[in-house]
Amino acid sequence: MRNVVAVVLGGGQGSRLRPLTEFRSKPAVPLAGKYRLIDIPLSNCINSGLNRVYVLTQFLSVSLHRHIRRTYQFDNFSGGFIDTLAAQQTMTEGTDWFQGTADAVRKNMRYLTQPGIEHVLILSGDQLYRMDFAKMLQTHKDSGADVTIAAKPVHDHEAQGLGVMKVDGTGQVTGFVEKPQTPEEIDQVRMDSGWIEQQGIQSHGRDCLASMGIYLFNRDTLIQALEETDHTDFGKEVFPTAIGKRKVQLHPFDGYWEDIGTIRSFYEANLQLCHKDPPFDLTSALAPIYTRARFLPPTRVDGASISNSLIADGCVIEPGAKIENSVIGLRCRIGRDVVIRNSILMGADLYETPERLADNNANNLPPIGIGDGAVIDNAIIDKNCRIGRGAHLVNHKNIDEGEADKHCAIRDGILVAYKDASFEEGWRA
Ligand code: ADQ
Ligand code: ADP
Repeated sequence: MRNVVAVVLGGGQGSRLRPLTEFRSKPAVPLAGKYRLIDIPLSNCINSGLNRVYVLTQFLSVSLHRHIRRTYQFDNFSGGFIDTLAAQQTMTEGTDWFQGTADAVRKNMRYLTQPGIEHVLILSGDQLYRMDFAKMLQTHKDSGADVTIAAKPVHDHEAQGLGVMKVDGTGQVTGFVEKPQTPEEIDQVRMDSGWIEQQGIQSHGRDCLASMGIYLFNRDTLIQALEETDHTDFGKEVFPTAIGKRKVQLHPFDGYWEDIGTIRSFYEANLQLCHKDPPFDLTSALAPIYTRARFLPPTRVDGASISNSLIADGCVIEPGAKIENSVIGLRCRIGRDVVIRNSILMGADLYETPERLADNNANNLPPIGIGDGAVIDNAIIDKNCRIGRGAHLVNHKNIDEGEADKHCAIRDGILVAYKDASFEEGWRA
């Protein structure tokens, strides 16, 4: 892996994850109570022996920068680095802000033309999966490909939001349709599930090979593809053009893989981690997920009832609290008789000092945390929220989309409380 550089596409417009991306870039969005989205591709890189990584984002948030700088440090002799490159730093005035994926890589090409780089691995920043990229490099080398794409077998009804490929008997890609919408488009790339079985994967009736948005390029092929054209997007333009002109190989993968780029998928992927046998295992001995080491005390729980939940470090959970099927993030202070169900609490960046608590009191502001008797159901509570006693953060009116209040919104039927928001005693949606 010494000659491979990874580029993580850390976020386009990020609109599908708003309001979580209102004040931070997408890679900095907290995940599973103590991680951030960016920790997933970076951990996969490190566990695969790949330690030279650029993270491309549309804008650089303070929290992303601090997180990467404090977490990912390599010793002097390894030559490893993880650098963040923000579009705002490289774009000239007047350029369209919301550039596509290929355009984002093109604008940072000078980092890829450095000596000692033979391959460039392009990754998405909003996916939850565990993958050994060394195996993908092996497929790439064994087949003598110019480009290799990782692919997961899916049923045709799951294929609409994904790029779908057709391959020949050797796994060389012969057809590609980005996000097929009609049965005719799907039929153009539908595979014989026998081929999938031959790869040692049980097809279970799946006959579409979906691109996971993970591409391994020979460096010179990538440079040519981006210099010879003005293509702005990998899935829509760079790939369809490469097929037939260059050798594009498929790397089959059938582990857990979820795109978590929308509020609904982000919510469901987090809650799935709370299951007894989670499809994505945070306790894996062989491929851990890394994040910033923090000096937080253990969580203290007193007479609460907790089931199917993840509780991060530094929390205090008071008597009578009932927590079911939820993710409780760092430094959460949960009052007496609070009920939390099917929710994600991102936690807090700080513990309030006695002086601040006195100030809060004087200003009628609830302290950071969840006040006694509050109810939180089917919600995402961003960091540093102040939830007053007896408040109900519940989508009572079953709204699908909308602004419930200046402090929260409803997205895909899920109530999302904004970062630093404050909900007075007895608040209702
Ligand atoms: P999409 O996920 O729809 O499909 P896209 O919107 O291009 O593709 O995003 C890919 C990744 O790049 C995402 O993580 C996104 O946040 C990020 N991104 C987008 N624009 C960016 C920019 N300007 N700078 C930095 N990052 C940016 C793609 C493929 C499909 C494939 C799916 C798998 O096109 O073929 O099936 O991924 O999820
Ligand atoms: P995380 O703990 O999730 O990695 P960040 O990197 O965003 O969070 O920042 C957390 C650190 O920033 C905390 O250690 C805290 O000291 C500090 N911090 C962030 N916001 C505040 C604030 N409003 N007041 C005081 N300290 C803060």
